[in-house]
Amino acid sequence: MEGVVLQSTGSWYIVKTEDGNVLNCRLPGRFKIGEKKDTNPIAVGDKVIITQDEATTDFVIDEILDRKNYIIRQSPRQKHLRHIIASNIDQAFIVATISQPRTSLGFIDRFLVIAEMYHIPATIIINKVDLLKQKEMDKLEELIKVYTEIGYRVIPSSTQTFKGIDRIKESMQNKTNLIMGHSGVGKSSLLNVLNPSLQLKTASISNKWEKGTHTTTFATMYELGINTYVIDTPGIKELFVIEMEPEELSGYFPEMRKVSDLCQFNNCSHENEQQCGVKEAFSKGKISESRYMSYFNILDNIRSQDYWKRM
Ligand SMILES: Nc1nc2c(ncn2[C@@H]2O[C@H](COP(=O)(O)OP(=O)(O)OP(=O)(O)O)[C@@H](O)[C@H]2O)c(=O)[nH]1
Ligand SMILES: [Mg+2]
Ligand SMILES: [Zn+2]
Repeated sequence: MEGVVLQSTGSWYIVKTEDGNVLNCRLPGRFKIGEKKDTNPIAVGDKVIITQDEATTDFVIDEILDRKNYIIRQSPRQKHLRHIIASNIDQAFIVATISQPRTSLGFIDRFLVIAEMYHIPATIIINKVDLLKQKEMDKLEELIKVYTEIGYRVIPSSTQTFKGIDRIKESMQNKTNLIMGHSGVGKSSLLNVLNPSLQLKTASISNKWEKGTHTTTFATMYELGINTYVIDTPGIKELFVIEMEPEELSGYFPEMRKVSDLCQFNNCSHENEQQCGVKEAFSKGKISESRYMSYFNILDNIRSQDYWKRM
C-alpha cells in the first residue's frame, strides 16, 4: 500500500494510505542507520510503501519513495546533523510578527534563502496585525514594499479580525503547504481559522515563556480541503543556511541574481570587487539595506562553517 507520512514522532509514524485509512506504522531498524547525517530517516510528507507484518500484524514502512524535494535545517541539539523538516512540498509560508513576539528581518531572509535553495516558492505571512500601533504599521508597510518589490507575496493577517485569511486560503488551494516561524507567532491559530474542525492546541506567549516550551511539538500534516494539505511545525528559534558554498548565496537573493551579470567576475562576492552589479544596484537604492545586510550576515556564517569543515 502507498501512503503519505502525516506525522513522525521518532518511534511511530502516522501514515495516510491512498484509500484514506490513517495507520500507525513502525520503521524497521535498517532505515535508522541509512543517511548518517540526518536525525530523522523519515519526515512528514514522505511517500512510503507500507505492508502488514504477518506475525505481529503491525504496519511497517517498507520503502521510502523518492522525494520531489525537502527542506532541512541544522539539528538544534546536534549541530553536525541535519533535520528534515518536511518533504514533497509545493509551497512554504513563513509566519512572522512585528511584535509579540518580534521576528527579525534577518530571520525572514534566512528562511527565504533556504526556500530558494530548494526551489520551493515562498510566501510571507505577517500575523497579528490587529496588535499594531501606528509606528509598527509603518514598519509593516515598509516590509510589504521591500519584499513585494523583489517578487515575494506578503500577506498581512489576523486571526482576530480575519484579515488576510481568504488570501491565505486561496493561495494554499490544491497544494501541500509548509508553515514555519518562531514559537507564538500564531501558526496553529491560523490553521484553526482556516479549518475550525482542526482544533489544534494553541497557547498565549506568556504561557509559553512560563513553560519554556513550544505548543506544537511535532510537525504534522493536516487536510485543509480537497487536495489541499498544510504542515504545521513547532516554533523554531533560529535558522541557519547550511550546505551552501559562499559564491552560490547571491543567486538565492532574486534581486541580486538579476544584476549579477554586471559583475566583472562570475564568482563575485559583491564585497570589494571593483566592477560589481550588486554594489551598484545597492548604491542606487535598488537593493534594500536590510536585505544587503542579511546577505553579508549569511555569507559570514557560511564562510565560518566552511572554515570548520576544513579543520
Ligand atoms: N492578537 C492576536 N493574537 C494572536 C493572533 N494569532 C494568534 N494569536 C495568539 O498568539 C498565541 C500563540 O498562538 P499559537 O497558534 O499557539 O502559536 P504557534 O505559532 O502555533 O506556536 P508554537 O506551536 O509554539 O510554535 C495564542 O495566544 C493566540 O491566541 C492574531 O492574529 N492576533
Ligand atoms: Mg503551534
Ligand atoms: Zn558583484
